[in-house]
Amino acid sequence: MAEGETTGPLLLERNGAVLLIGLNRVAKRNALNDETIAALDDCFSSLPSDVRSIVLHGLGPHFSAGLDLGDIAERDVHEGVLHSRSWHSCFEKIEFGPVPVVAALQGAVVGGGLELAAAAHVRVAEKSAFYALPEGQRGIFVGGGGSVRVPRLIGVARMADMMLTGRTYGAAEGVGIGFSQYLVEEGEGLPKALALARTMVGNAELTNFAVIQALPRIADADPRIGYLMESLMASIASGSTEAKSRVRAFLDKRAGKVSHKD
Ligand code: 1HE
Repeated sequence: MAEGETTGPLLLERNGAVLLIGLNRVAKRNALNDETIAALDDCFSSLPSDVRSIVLHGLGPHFSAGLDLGDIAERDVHEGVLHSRSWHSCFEKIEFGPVPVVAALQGAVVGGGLELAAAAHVRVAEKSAFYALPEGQRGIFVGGGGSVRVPRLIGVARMADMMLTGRTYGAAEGVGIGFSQYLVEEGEGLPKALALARTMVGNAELTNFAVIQALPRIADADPRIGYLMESLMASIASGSTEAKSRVRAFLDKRAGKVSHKD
């Protein structure tokens, strides 16, 4: 995968162990057509083994205008189900892939674009970012896993309000209610997302794995199962050579302390 390689609707770039995946249909506001979903699926299905984290972003002024509405017109009910399932399969690879994914958001993060962003693990929003679920206006429904993932971020009531009334949220409100974890100035979304992704590269791989694979499943599980899963994951992680050497480094005063600055 060469630096700056464009694979159909995606722009793929490398920054060390970070893979940057850019939605690259600027003229269509990065609307997600079948080709884009297939390219994302392909990309997340065949990640090079030296990729340790991913930044997902959209070129141009908008992250994504959601489903390419040009694609929907000719689809019958059965084809519609299969189409939705193809998004599920693709976004599942993003959420439950081998490495953490940071999404950098600006402008429209709407419909299927919001569903895609919700499959990432961390979201960084520039001040221009806004969130909408215009499916109600279009006479359709979310089909890219939004009814599962979006309520986890903002709750069922807020999602229902957005879909029933067309309510939108801006970036500042969005960080308050859980759409993004970070809010940055215009133009700073991609650099911030890259900086976060590089920090993740510095984590133990097994800890990143546990956060991606175990944490959301534990959070969804019956607490009795969840506590057991947590104990198992914790003992697997802390028993690793990597954990032992990191803890030893701290005890020997060779590792950084935890600090906080506002
Ligand atoms: C599109 C799409 C699209 C733009 N499908 N072509 N999503 C929506 O309902 C959002 C629809 N889009 C918009 O509201 C606006 O385009 C934006 C707010 C995102 C951007 O506005 P703007 O003024 O920057 O761009 P534009 O002039 O509206 O769009 C530029 C071109 O992109 C134009 O095409 P052109 O041939 O006239 O140049 C638009 O038609 C085209 N375009 N958005 C197709 N979405 C798995 S289910 C998920 C369900 C959903 O995602 S529903 C939400 C769909």
